[in-house]
Amino acid sequence: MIKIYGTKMGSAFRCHVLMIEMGIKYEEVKVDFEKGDQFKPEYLKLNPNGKIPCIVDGDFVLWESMAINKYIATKYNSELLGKTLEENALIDQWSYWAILEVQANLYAIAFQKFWVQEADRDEKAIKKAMDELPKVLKILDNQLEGKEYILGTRFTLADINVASCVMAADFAKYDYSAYKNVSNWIANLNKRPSFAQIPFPPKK
Ligand SMILES: N[C@@H](CCC(=O)N[C@@H](CS)C(=O)NCC(=O)O)C(=O)O
Repeated sequence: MIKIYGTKMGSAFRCHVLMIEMGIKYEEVKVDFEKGDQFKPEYLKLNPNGKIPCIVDGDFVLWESMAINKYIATKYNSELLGKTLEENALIDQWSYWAILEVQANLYAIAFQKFWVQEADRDEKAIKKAMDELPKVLKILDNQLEGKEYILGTRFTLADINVASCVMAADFAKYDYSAYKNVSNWIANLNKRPSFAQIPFPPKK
């Protein structure tokens, strides 16, 4: 049985949503940040980054949430993958884009505003992220115009991966309601049993 290290929070959220969506039984292993479990030698052997998520599937170990989701979906030949080479490439495109362009900017804001002491706060980093986000959210909003899902009428892995990045807005207290297509799409995804089972941001 696959083990997911990391509870249903942060970057592990999208892996749990995928497992639930696909109906795969798995084991959730808590990595307790308060106890510093992520930096303990036994965990660093699995993920030298000291971050969650990480999966163990028999002898195989994998970290990076987007790679984990692609592996799981491919291993179980999920309907959530693309039907063609091009659709799969688009799923990758949107997933990598979302983690780099959407999530990274939201995390930068959350980190500077809520985790860094005021004296050490980097206002330039906040401004840079605040300047970037409208551009990238507009790109997503345009993609969703007249569509139910990122690739059109079919719910795919792209929706799980990209939505989980947009939902990091919660940590940053960033309001994206002006992007109507994005907010309607997130509201619809939240009605799915998989997303509904793990309200975002999830509790530890
Ligand atoms: N790019 C990585 C990001 C992983 C990551 O940043 N995980 C955070 C939680 S969202 C973490 O484990 N942080 C622990 C720490 O910084 O001590 C992925 O998507 O898997």
